[in-house]
Amino acid sequence: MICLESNHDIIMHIDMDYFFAACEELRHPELKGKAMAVGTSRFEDREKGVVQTCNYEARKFGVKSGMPTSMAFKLCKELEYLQSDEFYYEDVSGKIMEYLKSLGYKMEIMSIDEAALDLGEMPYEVAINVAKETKDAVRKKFGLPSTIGLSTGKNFAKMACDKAKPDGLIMVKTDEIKDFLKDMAVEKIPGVGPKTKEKLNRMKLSTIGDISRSNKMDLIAELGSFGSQLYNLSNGVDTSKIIDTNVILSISRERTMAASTSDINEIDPMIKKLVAEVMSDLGKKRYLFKTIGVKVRYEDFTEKIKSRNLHHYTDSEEILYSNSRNLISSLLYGKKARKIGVRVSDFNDIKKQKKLF
Ligand code: DCP
Ligand code: CA
Ligand code: CA
Repeated sequence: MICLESNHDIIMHIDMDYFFAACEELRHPELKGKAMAVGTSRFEDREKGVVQTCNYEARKFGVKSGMPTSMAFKLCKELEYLQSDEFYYEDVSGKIMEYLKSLGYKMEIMSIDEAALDLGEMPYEVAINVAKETKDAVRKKFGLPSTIGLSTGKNFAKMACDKAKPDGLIMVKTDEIKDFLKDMAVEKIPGVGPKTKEKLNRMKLSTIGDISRSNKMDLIAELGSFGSQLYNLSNGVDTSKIIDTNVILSISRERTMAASTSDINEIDPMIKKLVAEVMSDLGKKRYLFKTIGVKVRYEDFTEKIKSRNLHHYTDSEEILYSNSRNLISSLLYGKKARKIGVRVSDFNDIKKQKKLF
C-alpha cells in the first residue's frame, strides 16, 4: 500500500527567472555574464524610460524592475540596455505554457512568466521529482532558467517559489507551513501591496506570525474579506483553487519583406499572407479573438506595436485583415518598413461558447 504523506493537493508554482532579460540573452548570447536591463524606451531615449527587468548581474548593482533607467545607469555604468520586445516574450511564454500544459495537470497561468499546476495528491518525493524534471525540461527545451515552489495551496507554493529564487526548487510540506511563514514580513503574502502593508503595520502586525496571533474580527473590520483570507493564510490554511486557463494566449506571425517600403499597397500582399496564416492556426484551434495587434520594424531596426480591442469576439478573416492593414498603415508615417507582424489574442473557445445556448 502507498502511504500518502499529504492529504491535500500539491501545487507546483513555476516562475521564470529574470524573464524578459533571459529571453534577450537567448538571442544575444554575447550579453550573457554582463549586467543587462530591458526597458520601455528605445535605445536612443533609454534615459527617459523605466527598467522592466534585468539579469542577476545587474541586480548586484541594485538595478531593479520599475526603476527609472537613468538611475540604473547611475548604479551600473557598464549596463547593457535593450528595448523590450513583448511580441517575442509572449511567443516564448506561449511555448513554455503549452509545454507545461502538455504535462496533463490542471493549470492556471498567473502571468506572462508564471503558472501554477495542481499535481493532485501524491507523495512529497514524487512531487519533488516531477518538479525537478519540469525545471530540467524547461531549461533544455527553451534554454531558460526557472524556479519552482511546491506546497499545499496556491499561495504557499508561490511564496516557496519567491523564497527559492533564482534557479531554485523548494518544497514546503503541510506541517512545515506555519514555521515557514512565521518570521516572514506581511508583504510576502501574494496580494499584500504597500497600502495593505501600511494598514497591517499600523495594527502593529509586521510579520505573518503577528497576523496569525491577531484577532480575526479586527482584520475583517479593517480589510474586509481579504482580512479573513490573510488570517487563514497566516494560520496555514489556503483554500484557493487552481482555475484551469486556456493555454494559447496569442497567435502571431511576422516576416521580413523582400524590400523595405513605406507604401501600404506594396505591404498589402504580406499582410494578406500573415493574416491567412494566423487564420489557419486559429481555425485549427477553433478560437474566437477580440484583440488585434500589429508590429512594424523599420529600416533602422526600431519597432512599433499597436493594438485594437474589438467590441465582440470574432473569427472573421476580413475583420482581421482590414484592422491589420489600418493599424500598420497608421504606423508608417512615411517611414520604410522592413518587417511586419500580425497578432490575435484575447480568445474565447467556440466549443465552450456553444454550450451557453
Ligand atoms: N515586468 C515589467 N515591469 C515590471 C515588472 C515586471 O515589465 N515592473 C516584466 C518583466 C519581467 C516579467 O514581467 O521579466 C516577469 O516579472 P517577474 O516579477 O517575474 O520578474 P523577473 O522574471 O524579471 O525576475 P525574477 O522572477 O527572476 O525575480
Ligand atoms: Ca519571473
Ligand atoms: Ca513572475
